Amino acid sequence: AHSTDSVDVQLAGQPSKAARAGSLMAPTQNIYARSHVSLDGRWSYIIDPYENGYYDYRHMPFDQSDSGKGGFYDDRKPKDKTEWVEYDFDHAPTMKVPGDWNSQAEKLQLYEGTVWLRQAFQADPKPGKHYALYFGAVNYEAHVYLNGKKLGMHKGGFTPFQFDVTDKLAKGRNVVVVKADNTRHQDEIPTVNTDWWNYGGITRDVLLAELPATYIADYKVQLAKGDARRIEGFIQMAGDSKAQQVTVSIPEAGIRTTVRTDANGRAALNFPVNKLTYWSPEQPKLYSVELSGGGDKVVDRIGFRTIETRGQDILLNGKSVFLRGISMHEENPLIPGRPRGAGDMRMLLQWAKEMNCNYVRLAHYPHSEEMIRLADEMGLMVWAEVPVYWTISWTNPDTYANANAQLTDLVTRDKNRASVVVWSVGNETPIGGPRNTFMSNLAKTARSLDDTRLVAAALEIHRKGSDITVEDPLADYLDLASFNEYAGWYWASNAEMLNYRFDVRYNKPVVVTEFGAEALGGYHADADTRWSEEYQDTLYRNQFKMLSAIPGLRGMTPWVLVDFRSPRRQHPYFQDFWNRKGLVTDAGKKKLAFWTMKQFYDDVQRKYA
Ligand code: GCB
Repeated sequence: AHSTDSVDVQLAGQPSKAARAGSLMAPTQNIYARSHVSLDGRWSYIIDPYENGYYDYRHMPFDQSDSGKGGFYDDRKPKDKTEWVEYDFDHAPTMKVPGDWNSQAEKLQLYEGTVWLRQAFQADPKPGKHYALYFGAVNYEAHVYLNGKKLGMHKGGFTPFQFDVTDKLAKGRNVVVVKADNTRHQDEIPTVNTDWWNYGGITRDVLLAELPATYIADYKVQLAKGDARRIEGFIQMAGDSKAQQVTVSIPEAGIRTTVRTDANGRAALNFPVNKLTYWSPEQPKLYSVELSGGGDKVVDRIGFRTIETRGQDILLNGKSVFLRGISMHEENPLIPGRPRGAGDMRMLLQWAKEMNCNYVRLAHYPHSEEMIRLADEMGLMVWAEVPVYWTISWTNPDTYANANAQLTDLVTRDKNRASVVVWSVGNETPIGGPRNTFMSNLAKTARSLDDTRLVAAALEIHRKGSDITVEDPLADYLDLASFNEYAGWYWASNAEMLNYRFDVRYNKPVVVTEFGAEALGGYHADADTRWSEEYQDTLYRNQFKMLSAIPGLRGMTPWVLVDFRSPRRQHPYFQDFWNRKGLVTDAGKKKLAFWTMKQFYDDVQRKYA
């Protein structure tokens, strides 16, 4: 009976069945608020460049053989001294989960390929309960095994996935083994070429959640599109008896309403609200929202706000705002590597707050759910993006299905977060027929899943003489005229850049998604000397002059908050595998341009007050 649950939830706007083979099921909304044990900690690992633990010597996958046995997921030990076994998790090194592998062992710093990770845990499954094994993210392809049996496979390095393990958990000791493979491929999302480190491994939390026989699988509780006086959304029940009476209450706002889910477990939400304190960066008010029904109860913290455009204005709760933003990667430069917890993420967002930002562009892939929840709490609007970056295989239908699934998973996960104001369907993709179709279809997906937020992409610019224009057929599907431009760095220099002018002809808010310059922290010279803090600082000042001349300018997210690691950045002295466009160094020190940026935002804030 349990196996059909996931199918029902898929019908409710989830990725295709094919993308969720095995016992994969749609991730439970707000899993952290459910009864769970964390499987984070130190996991044993085996580096397997030849995928010895996956294929036999004829290169046939063990897990597709008749017995399904023979792979490292068996976690075998010799029965006695006569038996042959050539691997041993118990004597293998360990690494921290969550955590990328590159920054945890020198051997793994530049490694791309397969690593096996194993964790043992105790369980005491109770009859009548559902159990779900949840992964916040594994980069990139994950094959997951529980007690020697395959649960399934998932692709995509930045979105959560979950298995139904209700009938598979043992009482007592259980062993979970993950084959994580971060090999890059042309037809995947992202593709082979990116300007960021391909951190491999189990980079986010692993949880074992216990859910009641009938449970709240998903919900959306948000203000209706452009209507500050009505809440719209849905409830999705799953499990044994899906037709239920469900109550939604927001005690602090005096709201309590009851709906009945249909045979598929679905009910629409649509009710009026009167007095709410709206979420904003100045006052990031979150309400405790309680949903209960069918013997289940879940509590979330949700903010309510409207976001819309009118002509060239961006209206937050009906009031014109300027997006005082910064682009950022999900990377802690100090460890270095992917953040290993909320503290690391708070550090990054706090730097943005110190710069007087009210907005962050979480480039170029879905950041952790925790990051978005912190943005909700700290009062930062968010641009959330999928890794449709540069030269994707535009004509491959599987590649499209993958991008569409990653976008769907992102919207599904973060749709209740007030901070998220923009869904971005990609970055700097080259104009062309198949690409236009691919990306406009993604924009339609984003809108069909969630019509309450803006849909955008980071477009490219064109230069004709000293005129810079943005002309992209994709813009017709987007709410913002948003683009990257590298005046003063990749073209022109500080001395020349002020000769250029922007001509943005769309009657949409202009949001500059990137500009920037590299500077090695502590390297001081004059404003014409590349790599110096002075060069970067002057470039920022010049940018402010250039961009302020655009009538519809309503925001920017310069590139980038912090220096980040990238294999493309080869200069042995200035870069050494770091992209130095950060306003903060890899040691956490603020560069000159950090303060110049803050000054600019202080001035803008006064104008929009
Ligand atoms: C870009 C990309 C970003 C790069 C940046 C750079 O346009 O969107 O991912 O890191 O330029 O530093 O070149």
